[in-house]
Amino acid sequence: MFSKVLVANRGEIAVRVMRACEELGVRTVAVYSDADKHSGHVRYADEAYNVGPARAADSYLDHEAVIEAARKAGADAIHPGYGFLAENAEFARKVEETEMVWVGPSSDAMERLGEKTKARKVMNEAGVPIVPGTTDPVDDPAEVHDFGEEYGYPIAIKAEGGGGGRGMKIVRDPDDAEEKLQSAKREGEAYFDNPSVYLERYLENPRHIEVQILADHHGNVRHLGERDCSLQRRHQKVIEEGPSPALTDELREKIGEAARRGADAADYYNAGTFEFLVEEEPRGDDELLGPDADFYFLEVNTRIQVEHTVTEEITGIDIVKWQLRVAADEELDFAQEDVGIDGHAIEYRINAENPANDFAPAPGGTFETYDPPGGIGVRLDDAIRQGDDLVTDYDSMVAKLVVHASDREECLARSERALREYEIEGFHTIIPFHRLMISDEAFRSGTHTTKYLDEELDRSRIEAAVERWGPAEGSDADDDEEVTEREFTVEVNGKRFQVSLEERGAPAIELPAGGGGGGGGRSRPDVATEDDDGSAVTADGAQVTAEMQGTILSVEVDEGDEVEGGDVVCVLEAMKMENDVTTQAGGTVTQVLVGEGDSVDMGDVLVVIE
Ligand code: MV4
Repeated sequence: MFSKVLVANRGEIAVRVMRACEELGVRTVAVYSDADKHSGHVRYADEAYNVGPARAADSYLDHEAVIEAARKAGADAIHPGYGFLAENAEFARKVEETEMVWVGPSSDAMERLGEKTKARKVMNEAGVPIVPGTTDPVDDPAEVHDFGEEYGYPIAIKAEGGGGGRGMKIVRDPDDAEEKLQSAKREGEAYFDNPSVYLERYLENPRHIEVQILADHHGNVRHLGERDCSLQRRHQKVIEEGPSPALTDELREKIGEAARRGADAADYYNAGTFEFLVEEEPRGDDELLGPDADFYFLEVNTRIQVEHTVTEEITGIDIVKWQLRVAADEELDFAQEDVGIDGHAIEYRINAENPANDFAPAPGGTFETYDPPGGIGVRLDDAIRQGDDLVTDYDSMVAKLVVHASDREECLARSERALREYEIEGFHTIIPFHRLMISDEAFRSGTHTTKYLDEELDRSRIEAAVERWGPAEGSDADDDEEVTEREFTVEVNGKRFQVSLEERGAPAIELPAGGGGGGGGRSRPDVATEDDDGSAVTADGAQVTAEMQGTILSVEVDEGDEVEGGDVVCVLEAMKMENDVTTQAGGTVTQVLVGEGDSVDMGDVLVVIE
């Protein structure tokens, strides 16, 4: 095993990789940009090196700066995480040419699979079904027309260097072929430095299934089952789960074995993901896609993926640890038959975005409250703690909530509980959107496809979810009038009440020292008891208090009742005597804070009248 690994990444995935290192007894090295000086991955690492300014191109993507940091630290391997340099074959080759080890597939395999027509050829020859289309680049609109004649429309024109939905154009009509071809080539050139494009039959409403692969340097390839990533928004995954709610075991096995053959044929090692499209077919509510369903290879992601956690939860296999082990030439110590699927797992990406505003990323903010869920079946991958500033220079994902349970139904119930527990204050997150999905028919039944979010889900439902579960109104920074909202917890007769005070205009309430966010460590809500002078209960209005310690025998009023001075509001037993508790003046009962049988102390507020 290595003695020191540099993690060329940031945030939760950098911490995830370092955690695996810790468990293997490997020392950890972080790199960070100027924007990440105080970030969680830097705190976690044994040592850390600044690799440049906030702009990724000048820091996390700077090959020389990263390799230089690894040299300085004396690291013997570099783990790229996902994103940034993870799928950059040129960088992988540079690392291979040093004395250090690249924790990933060979740069040759990365290149082979990164170029889509090459990958399609390899898969086709290995008997892995590819989407009907070309395995050579296409340059002439006439070729698009010929393809349309043979296979029909629509046709997808895809960039050779593409992936993740960029550089894909759909031709629905022969007359559009020329224009779409040119625009796909332009996008390919702009995004991937490669204007080459190829053709595929376009599947209208597929499911997106991906198979996790682990392979070692000794020819062993295992698949770890599939994940269903059909819930996407503009090609961005938001919820991933495993196993897929739509497949029979036979189809699952067929796709898994296809991925194994493909990895073998591509001389692939380390972790990787084989993406497939599975053609949806009309089916009843509890009908699954069986072994006769058509599935097609799309592409290979030659890295650890964000959603690898789903597979870890249902297989019990630590994929990141195995990445490190196979990179150190160790052999996989389990057979394919040893890989079992235990229950169900769902991952929720916790993004700092406002779902009601077209998922616009939060412009900035502070984790004023950060209180993630826990308990049975709940895994939280993050790199933040309360008081941290939100770093907005990279992506908007701040954490991943991964919920595991014995089956999908229990997993959904547990998810609902965990998402309800999750408290983040300081900016919008997509937690309200997740809570909507948990209650959504299409998602619950597992019949949603890749089109669901972009084309089918009603936006007003998202807005309503944010209204209901999003940050409290009045705390919006864009509100002109200054609104100070203070939440108090008051304890009356041993029962806790949440009281919210809203003050408009200039803030007049002094914030107690140590309260609120911004100060680093965790803060508790300010607990005011009736002893604090009771002012936390209500701003104005008359309070009827207990004049002695005793037990409430009965309550004679309800909230909303009109009372006159001298009316009995409750009967208090004290020292074996029944005492009528009466009002001083009339008004409307706005709060009844006690019930029959409660014991009260002298001075406790019983009823509030305004
Ligand atoms: C397709 C397709 C339908 N037919 N290819 C988009 C991302 C990229 N990895 C491949 N993508 C697609 N390729 C053919 N021939 C539909 C998609 C697609 C999609 C795929 C996976 C997950 C979400 C998607 C959303 C829209 C389109």
